Amino acid sequence: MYSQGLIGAHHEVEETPEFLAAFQRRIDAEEKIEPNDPMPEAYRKTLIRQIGQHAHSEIVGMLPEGNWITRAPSLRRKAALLAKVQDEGGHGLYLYAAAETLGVSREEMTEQLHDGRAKFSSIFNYPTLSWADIGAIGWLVDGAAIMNQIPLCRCSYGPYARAMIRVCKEESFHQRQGYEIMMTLARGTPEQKAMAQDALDRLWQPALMMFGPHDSDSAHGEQSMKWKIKRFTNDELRQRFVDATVPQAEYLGLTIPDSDLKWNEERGHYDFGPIDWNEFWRVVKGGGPMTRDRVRDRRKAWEDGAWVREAALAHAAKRRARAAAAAKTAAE
Ligand code: FAQ
Repeated sequence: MYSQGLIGAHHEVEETPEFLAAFQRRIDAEEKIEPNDPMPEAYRKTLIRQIGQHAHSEIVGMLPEGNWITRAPSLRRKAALLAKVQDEGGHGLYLYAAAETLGVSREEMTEQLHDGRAKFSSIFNYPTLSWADIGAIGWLVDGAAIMNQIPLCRCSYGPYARAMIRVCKEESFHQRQGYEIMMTLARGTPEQKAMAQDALDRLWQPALMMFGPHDSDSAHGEQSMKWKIKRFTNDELRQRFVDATVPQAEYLGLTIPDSDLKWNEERGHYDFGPIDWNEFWRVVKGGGPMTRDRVRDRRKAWEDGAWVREAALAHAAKRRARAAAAAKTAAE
């Protein structure tokens, strides 16, 4: 495969000031950096960390929604949710393939997820308690993901940027299916509307946390902006998300759980209340309410799938041997 052929293909370069300046000039000129191009080791490592975390998030993100496939309230909802969860699996695969082009294997990344060295998005450390959570995930979580990922389509690293184009198209469908679930509940019985409000109450702050820590606490932000891996800071994207989402909540007739939320005419943005950063760091460091369950379920799925990987490799080896034998016969 394209990406697997590149594992270990990166070349060590001497990172002289001239090399680093020339690399930065390519970035500033909006050139795409491609897998076999010389790149600073820190650039490569930053991308492996971010793309790896992103891939794990897509795959782990299938778990909270997957729990609801059998309990979706109608065949139409079931089919849409099934398709969405399948899309997230596909996103994980494109992203693992993009990370592999940087010289890391999928097995290595998976091991890091299982032993806690690699993170996945804080949002997937929370439980999905009701059907309304599936609506709120599509609306808020996919909404936040789109806000964060559209700029990643212009990331300086070619394979990541290209993977993001397709991912964003699919996320946009996901956001709409979530909003439509919320709309149906918000216009339904008082109990259904209360369910939608409860999901919003629980998931609003975690959705804001998806954008990462405040810029002042963002360890990688400044350098990633300089390298044009990130195009906007964590706080800029969080603000955009709030500005876009408040009118959507108003249209639903739901209340965003933030008494400080108000339009600021002077700034041209919504002001919003403080985020519980202690909770954010607790979750990021592995202490989220569902962290252990998510990693346990992920590890089980990986172990249960071992026979599929073995069978695929055996099948590929058989095909290669057959092709080699046919080529030999043809040559004789
Ligand atoms: N959760 O220096 P920064 C989705 C960590 S996909 C956990 O600001 P950076 C689709 C960060 O890794 C959702 N950890 O970091 C879907 C770093 O730790 P480290 C995932 C977080 O990388 C929908 C430390 O904090 N999306 O939802 C989080 O410059 C529905 C310092 O932070 C992506 O991954 C967090 N929220 O900026 C699927 C998008 N935030 O590694 C299923 C790509 C920060 O030094 C259902 N990633 N950390 O130990 C990014 O854009 C960036 O990585 C950020 C963080 C913005 C997430």
